Amino acid sequence: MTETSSQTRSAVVDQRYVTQFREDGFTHVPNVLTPEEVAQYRAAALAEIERSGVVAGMGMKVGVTAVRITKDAFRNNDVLRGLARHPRVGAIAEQLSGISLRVWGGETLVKSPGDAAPTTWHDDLTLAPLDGRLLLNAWIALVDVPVERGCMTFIPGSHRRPEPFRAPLTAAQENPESYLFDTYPGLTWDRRVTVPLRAGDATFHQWRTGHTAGGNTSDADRVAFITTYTDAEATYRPHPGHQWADLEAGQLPPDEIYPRVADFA
Ligand SMILES: O=C(O)CCC(=O)C(=O)O
Repeated sequence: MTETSSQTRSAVVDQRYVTQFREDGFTHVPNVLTPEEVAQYRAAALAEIERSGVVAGMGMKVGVTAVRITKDAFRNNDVLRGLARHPRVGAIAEQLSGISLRVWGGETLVKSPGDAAPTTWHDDLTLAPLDGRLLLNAWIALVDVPVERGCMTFIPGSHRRPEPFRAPLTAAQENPESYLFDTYPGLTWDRRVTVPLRAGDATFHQWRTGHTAGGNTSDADRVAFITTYTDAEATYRPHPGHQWADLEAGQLPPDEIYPRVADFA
């Protein structure tokens, strides 16, 4: 990875998280938020879900789960904009990735009791309309998320799988349930790691890392906030028929909408 703003900052988390993130493609960092922050962000997240949440599959129709998701909360909701621009979370993301990042999205996801369908196995690169060195998600638990409430499961090392670098988009659109294993059959036999989180913990995973999340068979909502960071120098790479704001292919996203982590207070 090349030189970054994070290399001029002091380390936020222990080196073992950085090593795991790079070797396994994900890591679990406890206590990224304080209990007071969790309470504040959870209240805002649930209110925003009531106001504007829609039922959605992951990304472009990849998934069958009945998860409810906000739309552009990282821009439109004052409190959640603060979470998407949280300096400590951003600093952890830059330390893990070793490159300068910007925020590309930040949404609340709620899986309610009875939403028992798991989130489909997928990676995030296949659907990402960006060319860059890396994209990563911080999946921040705003309630305790034990296994039965639908925590994440990862395939360690799957970000280092062989070519193709990107799975074909059409494969993901036509066979969302199986495209990852159809394209990379070797992953079928790889070890999987399930990561229960306490409220305020986060997992960080890379865009090529295969992952899923369980259904919610518990008696309480699973409330999470997902901030998506990209390489600050990543450029727009439209999918066929796709237009993102006013961006042209090859352009950098505007800093006013997709802020650089280096600019967080
Ligand atoms: O929360 C979920 O159900 C899935 C989240 C996910 O796939 C992601 O953060 O990339």
